[in-house]
Amino acid sequence: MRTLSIIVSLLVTALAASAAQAHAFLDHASPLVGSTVPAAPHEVALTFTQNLEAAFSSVEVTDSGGARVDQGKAQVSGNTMRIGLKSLAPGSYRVRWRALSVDTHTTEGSFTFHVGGL
Ligand SMILES: [Cu+2]
Repeated sequence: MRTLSIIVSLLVTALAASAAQAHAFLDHASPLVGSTVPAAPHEVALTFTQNLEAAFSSVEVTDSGGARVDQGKAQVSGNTMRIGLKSLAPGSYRVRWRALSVDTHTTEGSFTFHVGGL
């Protein structure tokens, strides 16, 4: 009985650990997080550590004045979410994302990138 309870508690610990790792975190982005790109990108692509639920995942891109510069609707495929951009003038842009992963956990975050070779 004691052995069984030890095994059960080890299993619970293992499950908790794998659930924590299963959240959809941003693995990498294009343009790269914090980067300066010489030419205006046509889209932002975000790759996550886990597959996303398309209906509950979103991303928006704003300029330094807070105006939306994305094309509106993000496309989700597997662990990737992408959104088209209007033509961007040189400047700083913020990407805000929200992701619901297939394990039903929500994560969100934001980062900036810069356009222009100044
Ligand atoms: Cu999770």
